[in-house]
Amino acid sequence: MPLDLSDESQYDRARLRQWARGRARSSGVDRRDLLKLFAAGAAAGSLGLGAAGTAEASATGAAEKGGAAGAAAAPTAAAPGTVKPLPPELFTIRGTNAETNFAALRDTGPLTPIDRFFVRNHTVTPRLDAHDWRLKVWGDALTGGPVEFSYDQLRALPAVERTLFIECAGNGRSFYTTQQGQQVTGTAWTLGAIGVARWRGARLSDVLRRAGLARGAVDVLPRGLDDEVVTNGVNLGRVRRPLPVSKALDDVILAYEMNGEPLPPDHGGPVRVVVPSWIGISSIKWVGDIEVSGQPLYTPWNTDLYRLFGPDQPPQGSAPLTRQTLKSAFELEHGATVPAHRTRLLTGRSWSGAAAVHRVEVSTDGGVRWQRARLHDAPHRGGWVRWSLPWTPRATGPTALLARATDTTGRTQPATTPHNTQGYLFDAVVHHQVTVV
Ligand SMILES: Nc1nc2c(c(=O)[nH]1)N[C@H]1C(S)=C(S)[C@@H](COP(=O)(O)O)O[C@H]1N2
Ligand SMILES: [Mo]
Repeated sequence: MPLDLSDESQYDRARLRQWARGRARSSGVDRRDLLKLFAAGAAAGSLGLGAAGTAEASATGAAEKGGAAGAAAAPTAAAPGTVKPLPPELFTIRGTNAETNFAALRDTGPLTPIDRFFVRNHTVTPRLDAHDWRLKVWGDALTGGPVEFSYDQLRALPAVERTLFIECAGNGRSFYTTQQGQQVTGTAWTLGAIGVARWRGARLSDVLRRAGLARGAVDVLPRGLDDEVVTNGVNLGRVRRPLPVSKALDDVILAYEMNGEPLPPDHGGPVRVVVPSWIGISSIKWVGDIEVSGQPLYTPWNTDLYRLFGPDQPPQGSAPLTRQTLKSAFELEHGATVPAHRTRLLTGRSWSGAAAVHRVEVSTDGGVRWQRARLHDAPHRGGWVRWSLPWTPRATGPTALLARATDTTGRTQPATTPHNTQGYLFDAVVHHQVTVV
């Protein structure tokens, strides 16, 4: 049966059919547990993955409220086990994760400097030596047996360089609650779970072709070398999430450099996957092996997690999330105090997973009047544009600053985002509260 694997919904339906016939494999998680993962979706989740928030857990979120079971099973302290320092001017700590403070980007260029790039770790940053590192490519959809690549072999392949964002699927999640009054589980990110870097690496397609990709390949499953993830007593194994072979062959990079430096430990060094425009979980850090399968693969990260769950979704959730959405952020502290009658330059950034952002409008009066902001970067897909607008506040008191982006598909950020229980893909215009004094 010909199947257009670039069509995500078709792809997912085919996967589910194969799963039902027992043909899909569960990749390291007991099949009964995975069936529970499927059943879990709309409710809290029988394994409590959504509630415990393995993917987006935070000390302030449901993980803490999970009670004895959650606490007993927690393999690591809810504090970031990063290598780089996380000073409070640059980051807000959220459990094992560190959110970039947008205000700290104000004087930076188009790239997020490594010292302020957000970190999303399920456990802790492993320290790996590039010289011992190997990438093992294996699976039933290779024409031969497993193939290994050393770091030097990977670097000897033709290199590509691209400026791309990596953004967590839960970026902006806290606004479901603070702006829309809705309950969601997971890390309460504001807008700083995104960074843009210049990634240099080998094409995943080159690696797969060299390894001998068979015609029947369906899924490609990169897996991290960081610790296994244990939540509520269930060992989910190492972080891994399948990519359809169509995406794997299209534009995915095995990156060994970030902003011209060897990939730092916290961002997946020595080698990570970078999946342009897709949600952050796709971009597996510390990649150690890649399974190439002739059957659809399921892991917790494309079943109970990273789908939309809610009343408007099927019980097993939406199709697995892929492309990021549209957002804008001011380079200003939340709740900032600004002096009246003095002109200041409001600055910020906007980005979209679907296409280049080519228009940004800003309102300084809570959304009544809008003005076009000046763009400082050439719009390009997979990255962001910096923008600015001078503002001379007149009236004192609280007000809200709003920024609203439009991308070249014609999509504009909406006023609200439809609710989903795990708070993914927030794209509504954020009301950035400030006080004029
Ligand atoms: N091996 C591994 N890969 C991973 C993760 C992880 O915990 N382990 N976190 C994922 C998630 S949820 C996100 S949003 C991005 C974050 O990348 P960064 O920490 O470099 O910003 O990495 C992804 N890749
Ligand atoms: Mo993420």
